[in-house]
Amino acid sequence: MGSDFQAIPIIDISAFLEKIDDPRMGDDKEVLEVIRQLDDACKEAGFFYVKGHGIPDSLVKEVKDATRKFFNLPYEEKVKIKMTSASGHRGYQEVAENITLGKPDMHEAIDCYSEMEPGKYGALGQPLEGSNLWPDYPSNFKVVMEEYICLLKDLSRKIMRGIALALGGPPNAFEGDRAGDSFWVMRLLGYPVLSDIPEMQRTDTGCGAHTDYGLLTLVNQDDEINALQVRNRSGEWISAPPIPCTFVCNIGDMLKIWSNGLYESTLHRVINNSPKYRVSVAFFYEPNFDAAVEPFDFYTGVPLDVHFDVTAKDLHSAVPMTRWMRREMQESLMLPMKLLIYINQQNYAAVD
Ligand SMILES: O=C(O)CCC(=O)C(=O)O
Repeated sequence: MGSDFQAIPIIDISAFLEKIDDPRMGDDKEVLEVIRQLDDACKEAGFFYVKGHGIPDSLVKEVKDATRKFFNLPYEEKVKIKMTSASGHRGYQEVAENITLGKPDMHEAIDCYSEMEPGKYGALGQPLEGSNLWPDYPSNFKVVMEEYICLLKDLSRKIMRGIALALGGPPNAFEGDRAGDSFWVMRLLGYPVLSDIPEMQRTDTGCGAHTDYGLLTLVNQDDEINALQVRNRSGEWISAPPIPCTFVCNIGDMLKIWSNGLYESTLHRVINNSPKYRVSVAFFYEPNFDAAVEPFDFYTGVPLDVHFDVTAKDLHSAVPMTRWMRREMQESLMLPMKLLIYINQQNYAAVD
């Protein structure tokens, strides 16, 4: 749907989390109010902040501190965990290696994925099989990140329960075959000060305009640096500044499809004009690797005009999995990926 929102709503989910395991949660007044706010936000902006989320602030900060320390290391240290096909495309990516809309992005990153055992998803999964690459320094890096991933997965599952209720489904609609074994992704991102990047390499964009391909993204932004922007229906870029003790969340393309077009996966971008190096940690809660790409049968209100006559050749994406799929698989894209690409194409067509 989408709207001309001028600000991103803030939703306090604490009352909802308190009742998360109560089978009668759907009758509770406070829970219903949180669900109403989630429903409005997913329809209108496709973005919202969550507060009262229960993740300790000390851990949220530790994750950003460890990320900053890693990106501060000399180049030779960082490339020790370089992203390669041997690690299933996990690991360190240099500034300008990530391409969005044909333009290099001014960020460096470590990409982590849910670890995949050999053979789990046959030939389709094979290129993403592997384990995450963790640096030796800072020495607590792996422990901190693994604890964070575990808590963010759980928080995402809980928020998806609220979204399931908002769509009129059972609270566990996004569990089991849909996202009970989420193929999650985490990107640890560092945006250098633009003047520190050689002029030859420099563009004006930290991360080009894109939508996310999955269900729900939770971003842990650096304090005080205003760089994330979200595009409303009229094409205005609305700021999503960091707000202490919150995550900024957004809906991905798969949720748009599963909600039959009711919920919006909204274009966003990062422009770091600050004189400070910016760190952010984006956690992407995704469907199961082999989930069906079809709307829920309990929500069929708004028909989504989808057709499948697209090819992979001339498409762009900022997200690692779709980027990789497009590069490596070309014509052998399976139907679900074609659907996601179609949605992305529609979104990119709208970018100025
Ligand atoms: O750095 C951010 O604030 C957002 C990053 C983002 O949009 C992405 O990685 O998809």
